[in-house]
Amino acid sequence: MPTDLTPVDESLAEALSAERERQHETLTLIASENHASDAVLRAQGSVLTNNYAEGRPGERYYAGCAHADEVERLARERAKRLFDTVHANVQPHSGTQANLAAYEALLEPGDSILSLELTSGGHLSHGHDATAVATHYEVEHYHVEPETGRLDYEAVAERARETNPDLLVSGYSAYPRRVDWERMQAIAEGVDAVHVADIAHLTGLVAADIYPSPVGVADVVTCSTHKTIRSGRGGAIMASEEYAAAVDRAVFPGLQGGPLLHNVAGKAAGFYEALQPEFEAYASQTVENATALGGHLDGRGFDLVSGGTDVHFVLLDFQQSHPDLTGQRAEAVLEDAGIVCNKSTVPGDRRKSTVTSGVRLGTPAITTRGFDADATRRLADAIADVLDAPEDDAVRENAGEVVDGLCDRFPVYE
Ligand code: DSN
Repeated sequence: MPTDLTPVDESLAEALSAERERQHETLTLIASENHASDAVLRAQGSVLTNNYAEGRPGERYYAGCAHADEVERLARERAKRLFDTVHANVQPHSGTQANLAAYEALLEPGDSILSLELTSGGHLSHGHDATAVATHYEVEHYHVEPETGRLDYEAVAERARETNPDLLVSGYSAYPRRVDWERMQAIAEGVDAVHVADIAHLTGLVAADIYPSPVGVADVVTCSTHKTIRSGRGGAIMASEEYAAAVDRAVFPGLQGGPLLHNVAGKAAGFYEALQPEFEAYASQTVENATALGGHLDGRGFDLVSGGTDVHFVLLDFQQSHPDLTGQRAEAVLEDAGIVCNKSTVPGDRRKSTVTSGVRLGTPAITTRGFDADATRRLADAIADVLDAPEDDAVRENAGEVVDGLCDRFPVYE
């Protein structure tokens, strides 16, 4: 099978090759990105992109699905082992699709959702005004405490009593601390709401057992499969027996047509890797690197939302320490030095979401490259140098040299 596109499509081959080079020559600190293994890339680039397989293994609407069935069964069984769940659906095309399917399974149109607001660390698909979630459901939000950057569970419970939601969402995109899933479940039960925990960011940490699991606590757990768990691209849903059939119906035919079986194969490949003993070491190192990154940046005078991290990223808040610096500018100058991250709103942010007062710096991808805490601290110094002098070209150039050295020492794909 040809793997090099050059003879058939030079323009596309060039773009892909340039992207491969960009990934090698820069350091990805986007907390939701990672570098998939060769096995995952092969599975995703396989002949399964040709298949249609609406339905579920053994119950398809098309002939010719015997091998597709086997692939989906492998992904599903591996997900069940990883997350210790009775039921997993591995068909959602993304984490957002998984959340929409959870709402579709558990709610009627017009029902109400209570979720963490975006600037506090929530996700668009938890009901931001600009999304279809807000068109179909009544959405209210809770917030983190502006002073601590942490959830105050009493305040969340109070907000739940005030708003009386049908569904409570926990699990977040930019919340660097542990979530007390039991407490969130008790808050949901206290107002007769169902509870969806979205572990899109935490999937790998939960699978490796280094972060508490909401599976078996929340009614439905949604996740994405390509972030900390480094599997094929997409989403998955774990549900109790009670909600399994409703979740399956919501995914197909409720929201999706045929599953993207090549991605399901990528999920199976990545889940297999996550079941190996080495994966726990990878996940622990990812968190250790985030802790080292945060500790070092704190020492260099940067404020971290919540004062630190329990997960795979830190959130820098410039509001006090660097009041003239925006997240937008920080993202741009860091990229100039070969450090790729994303701007992020932070608690109490007065700037718009396209500008922001912070950045989110994640360690899953650099840890896949082999970074340890020392290398991460070296990178932290380069980041601090650039952000302390964002308009200084010479500083940026020096930081770029540090990045080049680290990229060569820790290659992505040999
Ligand atoms: N875009 C992902 C993130 O960066 O958190 C979530 O969809």
